[in-house]
Amino acid sequence: MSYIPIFKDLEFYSAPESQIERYQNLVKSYVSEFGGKPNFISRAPGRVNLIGDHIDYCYFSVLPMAIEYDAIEAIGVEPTSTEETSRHIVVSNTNSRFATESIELPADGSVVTIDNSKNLWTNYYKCSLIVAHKFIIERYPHLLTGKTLKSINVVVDGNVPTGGGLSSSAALCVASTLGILRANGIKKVTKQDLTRITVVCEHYVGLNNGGMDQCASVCGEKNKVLFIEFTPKLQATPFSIPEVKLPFKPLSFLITNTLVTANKTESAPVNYNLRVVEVAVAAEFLAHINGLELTPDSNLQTGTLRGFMDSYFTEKLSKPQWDGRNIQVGIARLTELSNKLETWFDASEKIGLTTEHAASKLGLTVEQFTKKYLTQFPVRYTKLKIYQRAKHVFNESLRVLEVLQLFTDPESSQDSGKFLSEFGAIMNASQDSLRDLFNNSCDACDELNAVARSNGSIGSRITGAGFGGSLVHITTEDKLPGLITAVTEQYYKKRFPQITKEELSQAIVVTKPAVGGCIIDKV
Ligand code: NG1
Ligand code: MG
Repeated sequence: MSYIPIFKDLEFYSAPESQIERYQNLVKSYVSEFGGKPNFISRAPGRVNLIGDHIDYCYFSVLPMAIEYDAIEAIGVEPTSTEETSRHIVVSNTNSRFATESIELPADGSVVTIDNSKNLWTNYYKCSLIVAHKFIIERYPHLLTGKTLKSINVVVDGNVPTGGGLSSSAALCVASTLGILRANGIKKVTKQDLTRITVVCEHYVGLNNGGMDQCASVCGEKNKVLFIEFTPKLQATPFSIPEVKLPFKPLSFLITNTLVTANKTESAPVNYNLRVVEVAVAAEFLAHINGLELTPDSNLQTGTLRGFMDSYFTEKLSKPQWDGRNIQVGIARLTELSNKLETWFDASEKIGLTTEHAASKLGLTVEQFTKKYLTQFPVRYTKLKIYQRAKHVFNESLRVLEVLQLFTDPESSQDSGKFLSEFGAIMNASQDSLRDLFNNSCDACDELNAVARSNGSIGSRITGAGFGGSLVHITTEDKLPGLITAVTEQYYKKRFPQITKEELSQAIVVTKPAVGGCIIDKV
């Protein structure tokens, strides 16, 4: 069982030199806002997904890494007194774009509620309040003095670019949840618990997300990518990236934000949440025509494509899930499923299914179908493109295993040329699949991708939800400056002639795999 690290102070945490001033400024902001000093700092990073997009909510494994950009929070606990009339969480932000809010905790001990008609940054903080509060009620009820959580003051400073697929939201939710737990007297929290409870945070702002972001933010490790599995249980296994040898220069990761933001929660009914419905319907469809019954997942309340795969192939995989043999078996199974899709769908089903058609195919009435799939998170569509979505999910899951195989193959460190070209080809194939089968690319994504691919990127793909957002590119250190110049001149300056230096530096991010969430005790 591994616990969230608690560092005695900044020195023990070994914060990068460049970050020290940021921490000092955070504490200064706290002092000027609330008078006294904060009790501790909680922090959690954003993440970039190297490969495996839109498969986490199907319970297929993904390969992200935590990044060096994070949310840091200075937290001070108010003494509880007999005179107090109500308890408040005051959340402020060093960035004046994000207004301070004083959140009143319901006196009856119930969790706070969120008004999602208002698009406030503090809604994400409230998600953390809800999950942390529920966790304390369930596990540590004796810590709730005066029925509810303690009053705390918080100053947040985030440097994960927002709205760009780097999970500034997960960074905020994980750092906040961790901070609230500690402020309420929980001295030790396991990575598993923190992941499990934060995975559902954003469900409270209306997003039916999978668990990749929070797990990566909690479990990140320096210079390692994380192989995250969702079944039979949620776990993250760190893997090293093979060293690139001369004559090639070391591998670099570049992330570029298209600066096209799909407001995820507002457009969810036609993009993110709709995809979640489509893959769930695809899983039932495949189970139905194969005479299988899927056990609904308790979180999602539907079957999953991974659940379908595991019941279609009766021989169980040996453990651990990621050992060499299992990678081979996984690749063979996913290849078979992807090929079988061609015969499991007829020509009209390949185009898409109306609600009536999908319901009858699953042996449900339209009412039953609507209740099961279309009510919890409302969606809008004319046809469900379940063939395309399932094809992407199987192929993308296969690509995750192929990358893992490359990372674990000793030959990869021997023949860097082969390693780089194979890795790049897999990344590019992922992009093509996201664009053509999952339809979550956009003109800007395609344009930026094309510029990168013809200017030194070895492989480029959308990372995260897409529909805008960011691209992740792999390249080598010698090609990085040219790649950055090319995207600056041929994408950013062309599309956004008024773009400032500051905006550019937010949009173009070079990062390494970094450590996950932690507490810094003395400030
Ligand atoms: P982003 O776009 O980075 O927030 C979203 C989901 C992930 C995953 C990816 C697609 C949220 C909070 N996270 O990531 O769980 O499904 O899309 O792979 O929405
Ligand atoms: Mg997000």
